[in-house]
Amino acid sequence: MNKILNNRVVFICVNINRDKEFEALVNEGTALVLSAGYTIVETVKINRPNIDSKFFIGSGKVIEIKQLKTILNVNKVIINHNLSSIQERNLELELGLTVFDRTSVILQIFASRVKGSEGILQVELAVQSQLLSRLVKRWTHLERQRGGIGLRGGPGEKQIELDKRLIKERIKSLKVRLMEAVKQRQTQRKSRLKNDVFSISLVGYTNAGKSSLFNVLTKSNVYAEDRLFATLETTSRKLYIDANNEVVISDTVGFIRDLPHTLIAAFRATLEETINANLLLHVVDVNQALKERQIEDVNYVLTEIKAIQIPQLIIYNKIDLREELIARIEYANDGEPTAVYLSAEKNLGINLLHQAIVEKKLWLKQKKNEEKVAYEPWKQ
Ligand SMILES: Nc1nc2c(ncn2[C@@H]2O[C@H](COP(=O)(O)OP(=O)(O)OP(=O)(O)O)[C@@H](O)[C@H]2O)c(=O)[nH]1
Ligand SMILES: [Mg+2]
Repeated sequence: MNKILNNRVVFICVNINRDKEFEALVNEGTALVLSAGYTIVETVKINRPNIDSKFFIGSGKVIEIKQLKTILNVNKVIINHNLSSIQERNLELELGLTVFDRTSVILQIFASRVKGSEGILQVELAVQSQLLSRLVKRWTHLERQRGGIGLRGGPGEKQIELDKRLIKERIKSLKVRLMEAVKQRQTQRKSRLKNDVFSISLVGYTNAGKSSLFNVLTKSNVYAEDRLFATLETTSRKLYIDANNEVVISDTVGFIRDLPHTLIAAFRATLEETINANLLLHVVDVNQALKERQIEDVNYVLTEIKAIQIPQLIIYNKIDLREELIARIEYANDGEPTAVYLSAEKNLGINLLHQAIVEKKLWLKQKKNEEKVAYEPWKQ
Protein backbone atom coordinates (compact mmCIF):
# COMPACT_ATOMS: atom_id res chain seq x y z
CA MET A 1 0.00 0.00 0.00
CA ASN A 2 2.75 2.38 1.07
CA LYS A 3 4.80 1.43 -1.94
CA ILE A 4 1.97 2.28 -4.31
CA LEU A 5 1.54 5.64 -2.61
CA ASN A 6 5.29 6.24 -2.90
CA ASN A 7 5.12 5.80 -6.64
CA ARG A 8 2.52 8.51 -7.22
CA VAL A 9 4.07 11.62 -8.71
CA VAL A 10 3.24 15.02 -10.14
CA PHE A 11 5.14 15.45 -13.41
CA ILE A 12 6.20 18.98 -14.36
CA CYS A 13 7.12 19.96 -17.92
CA VAL A 14 8.24 23.48 -18.72
CA ASN A 15 7.87 24.79 -22.24
CA ILE A 16 10.73 27.22 -22.49
CA ASN A 17 10.31 29.80 -25.22
CA ARG A 18 7.50 28.00 -27.08
CA ASP A 19 9.42 24.96 -28.30
CA LYS A 20 7.52 23.49 -31.29
CA GLU A 21 8.48 20.00 -30.20
CA PHE A 22 7.26 20.50 -26.62
CA GLU A 23 4.48 17.86 -26.78
CA ALA A 24 6.90 15.25 -28.14
CA LEU A 25 9.32 16.09 -25.33
CA VAL A 26 6.50 15.68 -22.79
CA ASN A 27 5.71 12.25 -24.29
CA GLU A 28 9.34 11.20 -24.08
CA GLY A 29 9.59 12.40 -20.48
CA THR A 30 6.41 10.52 -19.63
CA ALA A 31 7.86 7.29 -21.06
CA LEU A 32 10.99 7.84 -18.98
CA VAL A 33 9.02 8.35 -15.75
CA LEU A 34 6.85 5.28 -16.42
CA SER A 35 9.93 3.18 -17.27
CA ALA A 36 11.33 4.14 -13.84
CA GLY A 37 8.20 2.62 -12.28
CA TYR A 38 6.25 5.73 -11.23
CA THR A 39 2.56 6.52 -11.70
CA ILE A 40 1.89 10.02 -12.98
CA VAL A 41 -1.15 11.39 -11.15
CA GLU A 42 -1.01 14.79 -12.82
CA THR A 43 1.09 16.37 -15.56
CA VAL A 44 1.58 20.10 -15.06
CA LYS A 45 2.61 21.98 -18.22
CA ILE A 46 4.08 25.41 -17.76
CA ASN A 47 4.93 28.07 -20.35
CA ARG A 48 7.86 30.32 -19.56
CA PRO A 49 10.13 32.53 -21.65
CA ASN A 50 13.11 31.44 -19.53
CA ILE A 51 13.93 29.44 -16.42
CA ASP A 52 13.64 30.78 -12.89
CA SER A 53 17.02 30.70 -11.17
CA LYS A 54 15.60 29.96 -7.71
CA PHE A 55 12.97 27.28 -8.39
CA PHE A 56 13.33 26.59 -12.17
CA ILE A 57 9.53 27.14 -12.32
CA GLY A 58 7.93 30.42 -11.11
CA SER A 59 7.01 30.93 -7.45
CA GLY A 60 3.30 31.16 -8.38
CA LYS A 61 3.45 27.65 -9.81
CA VAL A 62 5.24 26.41 -6.71
CA ILE A 63 2.22 27.51 -4.64
CA GLU A 64 -0.18 25.78 -7.09
CA ILE A 65 1.74 22.52 -6.87
CA LYS A 66 1.86 22.76 -3.09
CA GLN A 67 -1.94 22.87 -3.11
CA LEU A 68 -2.11 19.97 -5.56
CA LYS A 69 -0.01 17.73 -3.33
CA THR A 70 -2.70 17.40 -0.67
CA ILE A 71 -5.56 17.05 -3.15
CA LEU A 72 -3.75 14.38 -5.18
CA ASN A 73 -2.09 12.65 -2.27
CA VAL A 74 1.42 12.54 -3.72
CA ASN A 75 4.81 12.78 -2.06
CA LYS A 76 7.07 13.27 -5.06
CA VAL A 77 7.52 15.66 -7.93
CA ILE A 78 9.43 14.76 -11.08
CA ILE A 79 10.54 17.51 -13.40
CA ASN A 80 11.31 16.86 -17.08
CA HIS A 81 14.54 18.91 -16.93
CA ASN A 82 17.88 18.97 -15.18
CA LEU A 83 17.98 21.09 -12.02
CA SER A 84 20.93 22.61 -10.25
CA SER A 85 21.29 21.18 -6.76
CA ILE A 86 20.28 24.60 -5.37
CA GLN A 87 17.03 24.61 -7.41
CA GLU A 88 16.32 21.06 -6.32
CA ARG A 89 16.87 21.97 -2.68
CA ASN A 90 14.78 25.16 -2.89
CA LEU A 91 11.90 23.26 -4.48
CA GLU A 92 12.03 20.46 -1.92
CA LEU A 93 12.05 22.86 1.01
CA GLU A 94 9.23 24.97 -0.40
CA LEU A 95 7.03 22.05 -1.50
CA GLY A 96 7.81 19.66 1.35
CA LEU A 97 8.12 16.94 -1.31
CA THR A 98 10.93 14.87 -2.76
CA VAL A 99 11.96 16.31 -6.12
CA PHE A 100 13.67 14.26 -8.85
CA ASP A 101 15.06 15.78 -12.02
CA ARG A 102 15.59 14.07 -15.37
CA THR A 103 19.12 12.85 -14.62
CA SER A 104 17.91 11.28 -11.36
CA VAL A 105 15.18 9.40 -13.22
CA ILE A 106 17.63 8.08 -15.84
CA LEU A 107 20.05 6.99 -13.12
CA GLN A 108 17.23 5.30 -11.21
CA ILE A 109 16.31 3.27 -14.30
CA PHE A 110 19.92 2.16 -14.71
CA ALA A 111 20.35 1.51 -10.99
CA SER A 112 17.23 -0.66 -10.86
CA ARG A 113 18.50 -2.92 -13.64
CA VAL A 114 22.12 -3.42 -12.65
CA LYS A 115 23.35 -6.99 -12.79
CA GLY A 116 26.84 -8.46 -12.71
CA SER A 117 28.75 -8.12 -15.97
CA GLU A 118 31.28 -5.68 -17.32
CA GLY A 119 29.29 -2.84 -18.85
CA ILE A 120 26.90 -2.97 -15.99
CA LEU A 121 29.77 -2.67 -13.54
CA GLN A 122 30.73 0.58 -15.24
CA VAL A 123 27.18 1.83 -15.07
CA GLU A 124 26.96 0.89 -11.43
CA LEU A 125 30.15 2.80 -10.80
CA ALA A 126 28.64 5.90 -12.39
CA VAL A 127 25.35 5.46 -10.59
CA GLN A 128 27.08 4.98 -7.24
CA SER A 129 29.12 8.16 -7.51
CA GLN A 130 26.26 10.31 -8.84
CA LEU A 131 23.69 8.99 -6.37
CA LEU A 132 26.16 9.37 -3.53
CA SER A 133 26.74 13.05 -4.19
CA ARG A 134 22.97 13.67 -4.46
CA LEU A 135 22.28 11.62 -1.36
CA VAL A 136 24.85 13.50 0.67
CA LYS A 137 23.40 16.84 -0.43
CA ARG A 138 19.88 15.72 0.30
CA TRP A 139 20.85 14.36 3.70
CA THR A 140 22.78 17.45 4.65
CA HIS A 141 19.97 19.79 3.91
CA LEU A 142 17.35 17.61 5.60
CA GLU A 143 19.53 17.49 8.70
CA ARG A 144 19.87 21.25 8.59
CA GLN A 145 16.15 21.58 8.17
CA ARG A 146 15.55 19.44 11.22
CA GLY A 147 18.30 20.71 13.46
CA GLY A 148 18.71 24.26 12.27
CA ILE A 149 21.74 25.82 10.64
CA GLY A 150 24.83 25.61 12.74
CA LEU A 151 24.13 22.18 14.23
CA ARG A 152 27.21 20.20 13.34
CA GLY A 153 28.57 16.82 14.31
CA GLY A 154 25.04 15.39 14.75
CA PRO A 155 24.03 11.80 13.95
CA GLY A 156 23.42 12.72 10.27
CA GLU A 157 26.98 13.79 9.80
CA LYS A 158 28.38 10.56 11.28
CA GLN A 159 26.05 8.58 9.04
CA ILE A 160 27.30 10.45 5.96
CA GLU A 161 30.91 9.67 6.86
CA LEU A 162 30.03 5.99 7.27
CA ASP A 163 28.15 5.90 3.98
CA LYS A 164 30.98 7.66 2.22
CA ARG A 165 33.46 5.06 3.43
CA LEU A 166 31.20 2.17 2.44
CA ILE A 167 30.65 3.58 -1.02
CA LYS A 168 34.35 4.28 -1.51
CA GLU A 169 35.06 0.63 -0.68
CA ARG A 170 32.36 -0.48 -3.07
CA ILE A 171 33.83 1.71 -5.82
CA LYS A 172 37.27 0.22 -5.22
CA SER A 173 36.00 -3.35 -5.57
CA LEU A 174 33.97 -2.41 -8.66
CA LYS A 175 37.13 -1.04 -10.28
CA VAL A 176 39.05 -4.26 -9.64
CA ARG A 177 36.24 -6.40 -11.12
CA LEU A 178 36.06 -4.08 -14.09
CA MET A 179 39.75 -4.38 -14.88
CA GLU A 180 39.39 -8.17 -14.96
CA ALA A 181 36.32 -8.03 -17.20
CA VAL A 182 37.95 -5.59 -19.63
CA LYS A 183 41.03 -7.82 -19.91
CA GLN A 184 38.87 -10.83 -20.70
CA ARG A 185 36.90 -8.98 -23.37
CA GLN A 186 40.03 -7.65 -25.02
CA THR A 187 41.35 -11.18 -25.38
CA GLN A 188 38.10 -12.24 -27.04
CA ARG A 189 38.18 -9.29 -29.41
CA LYS A 190 41.79 -9.90 -30.38
CA SER A 191 40.99 -13.44 -31.43
CA ARG A 192 38.09 -12.17 -33.51
CA LEU A 193 40.25 -9.53 -35.18
CA LYS A 194 42.80 -12.21 -35.98
CA ASN A 195 40.04 -13.98 -37.87
CA ASP A 196 39.38 -10.70 -39.66
CA VAL A 197 35.64 -10.72 -39.05
CA PHE A 198 33.73 -7.65 -40.19
CA SER A 199 31.90 -6.28 -37.16
CA ILE A 200 28.64 -4.37 -37.10
CA SER A 201 27.11 -2.60 -34.12
CA LEU A 202 23.50 -1.51 -33.70
CA VAL A 203 23.24 1.98 -32.24
CA GLY A 204 20.34 4.37 -31.83
CA TYR A 205 17.93 6.19 -29.59
CA THR A 206 16.33 4.10 -26.86
CA ASN A 207 13.18 2.22 -27.99
CA ALA A 208 14.03 2.62 -31.72
CA GLY A 209 13.93 -1.17 -32.20
CA LYS A 210 17.58 -2.23 -32.08
CA SER A 211 16.98 -5.41 -30.09
CA SER A 212 14.00 -6.34 -32.27
CA LEU A 213 16.19 -5.96 -35.36
CA PHE A 214 19.01 -7.93 -33.71
CA ASN A 215 16.56 -10.74 -32.96
CA VAL A 216 15.18 -10.93 -36.47
CA LEU A 217 18.65 -10.79 -38.03
CA THR A 218 20.25 -13.41 -35.82
CA LYS A 219 17.15 -15.44 -34.90
CA SER A 220 17.91 -14.66 -31.26
CA ASN A 221 15.70 -13.82 -28.38
CA VAL A 222 17.22 -10.88 -26.51
CA TYR A 223 14.88 -8.76 -24.41
CA ALA A 224 12.93 -6.19 -26.46
CA GLU A 225 10.18 -4.19 -24.86
CA ASP A 226 8.22 -0.96 -25.16
CA ARG A 227 10.10 0.77 -22.37
CA LEU A 228 13.13 3.03 -22.31
CA PHE A 229 16.50 1.39 -21.71
CA ALA A 230 15.25 -2.18 -22.12
CA THR A 231 18.80 -3.18 -23.09
CA LEU A 232 21.74 -2.39 -20.85
CA GLU A 233 24.32 -4.91 -21.98
CA THR A 234 26.04 -5.79 -25.21
CA THR A 235 25.20 -9.08 -26.94
CA SER A 236 27.14 -10.25 -30.01
CA ARG A 237 26.28 -13.01 -32.51
CA LYS A 238 27.63 -14.24 -35.82
CA LEU A 239 25.50 -13.54 -38.84
CA TYR A 240 25.90 -15.36 -42.16
CA ILE A 241 24.59 -13.18 -44.94
CA ASP A 242 26.01 -15.37 -47.74
CA ALA A 243 29.05 -17.56 -48.42
CA ASN A 244 31.33 -14.50 -48.67
CA ASN A 245 29.83 -12.47 -45.93
CA GLU A 246 30.07 -13.59 -42.36
CA VAL A 247 29.85 -10.73 -39.88
CA VAL A 248 29.61 -10.27 -36.13
CA ILE A 249 26.70 -8.12 -35.06
CA SER A 250 26.21 -6.52 -31.62
CA ASP A 251 23.14 -5.14 -29.89
CA THR A 252 23.69 -2.66 -27.12
CA VAL A 253 22.35 0.07 -24.84
CA GLY A 254 20.28 2.88 -26.40
CA PHE A 255 20.91 6.60 -26.05
CA ILE A 256 18.72 9.52 -24.98
CA ARG A 257 19.16 13.29 -25.13
CA ASP A 258 20.98 15.01 -22.24
CA LEU A 259 22.54 11.82 -20.94
CA PRO A 260 24.31 12.45 -17.66
CA HIS A 261 28.04 12.77 -18.29
CA THR A 262 28.93 10.10 -15.77
CA LEU A 263 26.83 7.67 -17.79
CA ILE A 264 28.38 8.56 -21.14
CA ALA A 265 31.74 7.85 -19.55
CA ALA A 266 30.40 4.56 -18.24
CA PHE A 267 29.09 3.66 -21.70
CA ARG A 268 32.62 3.60 -23.03
CA ALA A 269 33.19 0.09 -21.63
CA THR A 270 29.70 -1.16 -22.49
CA LEU A 271 30.19 0.18 -25.99
CA GLU A 272 33.64 -1.21 -26.62
CA GLU A 273 32.21 -3.37 -29.42
CA THR A 274 30.64 -0.25 -30.93
CA ILE A 275 33.82 1.80 -30.69
CA ASN A 276 35.67 -0.95 -32.56
CA ALA A 277 32.99 -1.76 -35.13
CA ASN A 278 33.55 -1.57 -38.89
CA LEU A 279 30.01 -0.38 -39.54
CA LEU A 280 27.22 1.11 -37.42
CA LEU A 281 23.56 0.40 -38.13
CA HIS A 282 22.00 3.59 -36.75
CA VAL A 283 18.41 2.54 -35.97
CA VAL A 284 15.76 5.29 -36.04
CA ASP A 285 12.04 5.05 -35.22
CA VAL A 286 10.65 6.55 -38.42
CA ASN A 287 7.41 7.56 -36.66
CA GLN A 288 9.06 9.73 -34.03
CA ALA A 289 8.25 13.43 -34.32
CA LEU A 290 11.66 14.01 -32.77
CA LYS A 291 13.60 11.71 -35.10
CA GLU A 292 15.90 14.42 -36.52
CA ARG A 293 16.79 15.55 -32.99
CA GLN A 294 17.26 11.95 -31.95
CA ILE A 295 19.71 11.29 -34.80
CA GLU A 296 21.69 14.34 -33.66
CA ASP A 297 21.60 13.18 -30.04
CA VAL A 298 22.90 9.74 -30.98
CA ASN A 299 25.67 11.30 -33.08
CA TYR A 300 26.56 13.53 -30.14
CA VAL A 301 27.09 10.50 -27.88
CA LEU A 302 29.01 8.74 -30.68
CA THR A 303 31.28 11.79 -30.85
CA GLU A 304 31.78 11.67 -27.09
CA ILE A 305 32.80 8.01 -27.17
CA LYS A 306 34.96 8.60 -30.28
CA ALA A 307 32.89 6.44 -32.63
CA ILE A 308 31.57 9.15 -34.94
CA GLN A 309 34.12 8.38 -37.68
CA ILE A 310 32.78 4.83 -38.16
CA PRO A 311 30.68 4.50 -41.36
CA GLN A 312 26.92 4.44 -40.72
CA LEU A 313 23.92 2.96 -42.43
CA ILE A 314 20.71 4.60 -41.21
CA ILE A 315 17.90 2.11 -40.54
CA TYR A 316 14.45 3.70 -40.62
CA ASN A 317 12.52 1.14 -38.58
CA LYS A 318 8.77 0.64 -37.91
CA ILE A 319 7.61 1.46 -41.46
CA ASP A 320 4.62 -0.83 -40.81
CA LEU A 321 3.08 2.05 -38.83
CA ARG A 322 3.18 4.36 -41.86
CA GLU A 323 1.03 3.42 -44.83
CA GLU A 324 2.93 5.56 -47.33
CA LEU A 325 6.30 3.92 -46.63
CA ILE A 326 7.64 0.79 -48.29
CA ALA A 327 10.79 -1.23 -47.68
CA ARG A 328 13.66 0.14 -49.74
CA ILE A 329 17.36 1.07 -49.82
CA GLU A 330 18.40 4.68 -50.24
CA TYR A 331 21.64 5.48 -52.09
CA ALA A 332 23.89 8.53 -52.39
CA ASN A 333 24.77 9.78 -55.89
CA ASP A 334 27.99 7.80 -55.94
CA GLY A 335 26.17 4.53 -55.22
CA GLU A 336 26.88 4.34 -51.49
CA PRO A 337 23.93 2.78 -49.61
CA THR A 338 23.00 5.34 -46.94
CA ALA A 339 19.67 4.18 -45.50
CA VAL A 340 17.27 1.24 -45.37
CA TYR A 341 13.54 1.50 -44.65
CA LEU A 342 12.23 -1.63 -42.92
CA SER A 343 10.18 -3.12 -40.13
CA ALA A 344 11.95 -5.41 -37.68
CA GLU A 345 8.75 -6.51 -36.03
CA LYS A 346 6.85 -7.29 -39.23
CA ASN A 347 9.94 -8.75 -40.93
CA LEU A 348 9.70 -6.29 -43.84
CA GLY A 349 12.82 -5.38 -45.80
CA ILE A 350 15.25 -7.61 -43.89
CA ASN A 351 16.52 -9.07 -47.18
CA LEU A 352 17.16 -5.48 -48.35
CA LEU A 353 19.20 -4.86 -45.19
CA HIS A 354 21.33 -7.92 -46.02
CA GLN A 355 21.81 -6.54 -49.52
CA ALA A 356 22.66 -3.05 -48.24
CA ILE A 357 25.25 -4.43 -45.79
CA VAL A 358 26.97 -6.37 -48.58
CA GLU A 359 26.88 -3.34 -50.89
CA LYS A 360 28.16 -1.03 -48.15
CA LYS A 361 31.06 -3.40 -47.46
CA LEU A 362 31.94 -3.43 -51.15
CA TRP A 363 31.59 0.33 -51.44
CA LEU A 364 33.89 0.87 -48.43
CA LYS A 365 36.43 -1.55 -49.87
CA GLN A 366 36.33 0.19 -53.22
CA LYS A 367 36.76 3.57 -51.57
CA LYS A 368 39.71 2.21 -49.68
CA ASN A 369 41.25 1.03 -52.89
CA GLU A 370 40.79 4.47 -54.33
CA GLU A 371 42.46 5.73 -51.16
CA LYS A 372 39.74 8.24 -50.62
CA VAL A 373 38.64 6.96 -47.26
CA ALA A 374 40.64 8.38 -44.42
CA TYR A 375 39.25 5.85 -41.99
CA GLU A 376 40.05 2.21 -42.71
CA PRO A 377 38.15 0.10 -40.23
CA TRP A 378 39.54 -3.25 -41.42
CA LYS A 379 43.11 -2.03 -40.80
CA GLN A 380 43.16 -2.11 -37.02
N1 LIG B 1 5.27 -1.35 -34.95
C1 LIG B 1 6.55 -1.71 -34.78
N2 LIG B 1 7.07 -1.80 -33.55
C2 LIG B 1 8.36 -2.17 -33.43
C3 LIG B 1 9.17 -2.47 -34.56
N3 LIG B 1 10.40 -2.81 -34.11
C4 LIG B 1 10.36 -2.73 -32.76
N4 LIG B 1 9.13 -2.33 -32.34
C5 LIG B 1 8.68 -2.14 -30.94
O1 LIG B 1 9.41 -1.05 -30.38
C6 LIG B 1 9.63 -1.30 -28.98
C7 LIG B 1 11.09 -1.16 -28.67
O2 LIG B 1 11.80 -2.19 -29.29
P1 LIG B 1 13.25 -2.65 -28.81
O3 LIG B 1 13.75 -3.59 -29.84
O4 LIG B 1 13.24 -3.08 -27.39
O5 LIG B 1 14.02 -1.24 -28.92
P2 LIG B 1 15.53 -0.93 -28.53
O6 LIG B 1 16.03 0.08 -29.53
O7 LIG B 1 16.32 -2.16 -28.38
O8 LIG B 1 15.31 -0.19 -27.13
P3 LIG B 1 16.32 -0.06 -25.86
O9 LIG B 1 16.98 -1.36 -25.62
O10 LIG B 1 15.41 0.36 -24.78
O11 LIG B 1 17.29 1.03 -26.23
C8 LIG B 1 9.07 -2.71 -28.69
O12 LIG B 1 7.80 -2.55 -28.12
C9 LIG B 1 9.01 -3.33 -30.06
O13 LIG B 1 7.96 -4.30 -30.13
C10 LIG B 1 8.57 -2.38 -35.86
O14 LIG B 1 9.17 -2.64 -36.89
N5 LIG B 1 7.26 -1.99 -35.89
MG1 LIG C 1 17.30 -2.92 -26.81
